[in-house]
Amino acid sequence: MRNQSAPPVALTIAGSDNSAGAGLQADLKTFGAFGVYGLTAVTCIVAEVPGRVTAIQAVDPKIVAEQIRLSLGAFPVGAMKTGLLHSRRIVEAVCDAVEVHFSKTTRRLPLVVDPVMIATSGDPLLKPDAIAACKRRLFPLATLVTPNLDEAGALLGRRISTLAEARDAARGLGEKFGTAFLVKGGHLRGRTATDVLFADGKFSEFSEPFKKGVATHGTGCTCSAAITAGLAGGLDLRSAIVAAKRFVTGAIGNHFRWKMGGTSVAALNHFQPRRDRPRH
Ligand code: PXL
Repeated sequence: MRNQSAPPVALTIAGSDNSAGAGLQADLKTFGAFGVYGLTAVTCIVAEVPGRVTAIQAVDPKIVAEQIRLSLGAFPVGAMKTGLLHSRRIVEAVCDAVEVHFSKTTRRLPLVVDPVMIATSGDPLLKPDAIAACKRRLFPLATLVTPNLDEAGALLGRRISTLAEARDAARGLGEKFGTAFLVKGGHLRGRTATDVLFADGKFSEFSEPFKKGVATHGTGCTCSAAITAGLAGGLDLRSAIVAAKRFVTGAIGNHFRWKMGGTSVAALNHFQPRRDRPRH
């Protein structure tokens, strides 16, 4: 057993979601569920509830970079992830800070990039010139990039709606950016949600039963945070993805719902224990 007083550490570089189903709040809850101590570098503040984003305030890119620099300097970070980066200047500040850290270390810290572009509600979260900056500078630094079908389609400029297209997309993106890509098939039609990994020239597929019509706000953040937690704890990439996918399926399947008068609101259940742990 790992020493409980010195758990693995992971850093999330992400936006704040006040409704706490997505963003750095989802990341921290996920890290906690995996027994990983989470650090945060806040990139922007999103005012939203599931289904509706009303405002986004960017954090000064210098402050974003400083949060990363301090976190990586003071803690034994085992893996990190990026979530919503919002603007080109924030993407560049993050890349600058990460590159400085990489230049000082011999072992490259695993970096999971969740290319968050659009909220589940359909609201745009990432500015178009930020996408170009991600392609040019951020993806080449990543260990793994985790687009969903819409994001993979936006990156390639074509619609991706079948498993065969998801495989093509994972290979095309992986070869183009020289890193591993996990194209998440949560929106593929069918009874299983299949994610396609293209890494080191090889395909792997990961399937879990598809859960219909339930809370999905924050599943992308939760998935990439769970993979990051696994990597921080020393799992290899494929094992981290398997554990993450199980966790996300549990968080959806056991989602919370609160009723208030005529309306209701739902959220992912990040308290869901991992299947390899006793339930409580
Ligand atoms: O799920 C995408 C996402 C990521 N990060 C933040 C968000 C959202 C979605 O709404 O608010 C901060």
